[in-house]
Amino acid sequence: MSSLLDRINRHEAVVGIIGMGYVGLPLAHTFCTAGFRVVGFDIDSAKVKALGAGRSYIKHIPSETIAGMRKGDRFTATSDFSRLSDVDAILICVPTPLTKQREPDMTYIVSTGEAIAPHLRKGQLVVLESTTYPGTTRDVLRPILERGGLEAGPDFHLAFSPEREDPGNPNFTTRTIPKVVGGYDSKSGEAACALYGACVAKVVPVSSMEIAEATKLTENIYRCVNIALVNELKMIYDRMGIDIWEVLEAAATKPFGFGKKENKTFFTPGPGLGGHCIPIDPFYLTWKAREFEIATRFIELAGEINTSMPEYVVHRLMIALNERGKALRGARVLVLGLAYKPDVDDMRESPSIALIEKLKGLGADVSYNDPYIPKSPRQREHDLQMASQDLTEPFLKSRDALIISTNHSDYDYAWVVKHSKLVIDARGATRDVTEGREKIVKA
Ligand code: SAJ
Repeated sequence: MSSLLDRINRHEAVVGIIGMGYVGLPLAHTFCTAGFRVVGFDIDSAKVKALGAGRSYIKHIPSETIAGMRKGDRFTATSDFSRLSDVDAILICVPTPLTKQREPDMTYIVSTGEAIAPHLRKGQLVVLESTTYPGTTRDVLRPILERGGLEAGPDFHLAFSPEREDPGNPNFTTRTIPKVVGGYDSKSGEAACALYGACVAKVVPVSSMEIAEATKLTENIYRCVNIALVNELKMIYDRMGIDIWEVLEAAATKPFGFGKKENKTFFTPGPGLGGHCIPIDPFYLTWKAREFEIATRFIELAGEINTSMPEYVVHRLMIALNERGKALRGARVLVLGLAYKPDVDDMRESPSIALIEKLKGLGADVSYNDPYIPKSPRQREHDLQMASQDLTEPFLKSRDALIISTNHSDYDYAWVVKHSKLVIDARGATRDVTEGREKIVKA
């Protein structure tokens, strides 16, 4: 143990990170910047090749950053998992998606544990960072690691430390976001806290791996239920002819006890819930809670509300077209924004996908525009096979309706409204538009 702590304290420990994605790569950069040598492991040889050549494949991480990490071979990438025995610490940053039945998909954690086990050696530290249900590290990962003959605690250290990456957040980086750490035992916790403490500004030790696992889920479930709340309020106030956006802005003037934009706790209604975390994480807890015969009614209701939002937006469009003597079938509809949230190029679980698939199912002639997504990439469960339509005046004028689904900052909403016949605004993006208000329907 002392040798590992010594090596960490001298920044001589070699850090192995499995999963060179939007979590693992910034983490590798953070350790490199703190002077550690880092070996990045990934099963995707294309990623390994790009990293070896100092090239980035993640939008908010420039290639110069990777090239800088590659200097003096401080950072190397490999698909050869046998090299895991060369590192002092192994940090696991692999996806934890949902299965088609919306249950935790532990495929990546299990396969990664199986890849580590044969190369695990005495004195190493293994940390799981992937968001998962409480008990995963102890009951799923640990037994797999111990198949190699070593025992967690006496032979190797084990901990959980949730990733809190917020891609592109201008105010916080991997180094400045506090890191919660829960150890399998005190020595594991001590080693993990020392390692992260050597490269992040603040470490938050907690008393167990389960506390750390539950912390991350709690953070994201908090977002999910608050988003569902404002989505439900939107539907209520719409029926009353009350502008939810004005209500929320006014509520936010309360200097205490209500969310604030500056720390992302000011929640706003939308066309649904996208991304790789918020729509998924609540189901990890719901699934685990069943084992304890506890119903998670509130969390599941929030999920139902958020999931129903694309339907609500389509309904509002149908009403608006109907008022103009137009059916949805055959209507030319442009969906503005395919990404799951503004100013990102990621469309995983994007509500725009659900919107487009529903509109197509109802016979509309659907197109989309998204400056960040020129072509819709094939996904596990969706393949829109569409390309972003140029946003020109003639094209806008040729559409029967336009839905603002993702409010990228790039759009000039006054110009969009000016040249559109009907604008279904699902994001409150046209609140400052004065001309053409009669064409705008809030949805
Ligand atoms: N959304 C709303 N209304 C809101 C906020 C979000 O409809 O008020 C929608 C977004 O459009 C998006 C989805 O919800 O479709 C999720 O948005 P998000 O702002 O929560 O962003 P994510 O999915 O990137 O969440 C990540 C999370 N980070 C990690 O899990 C490490 C989350 O914990 C962060 O709080 C969040 O980023 C963030 O703050 O940006």
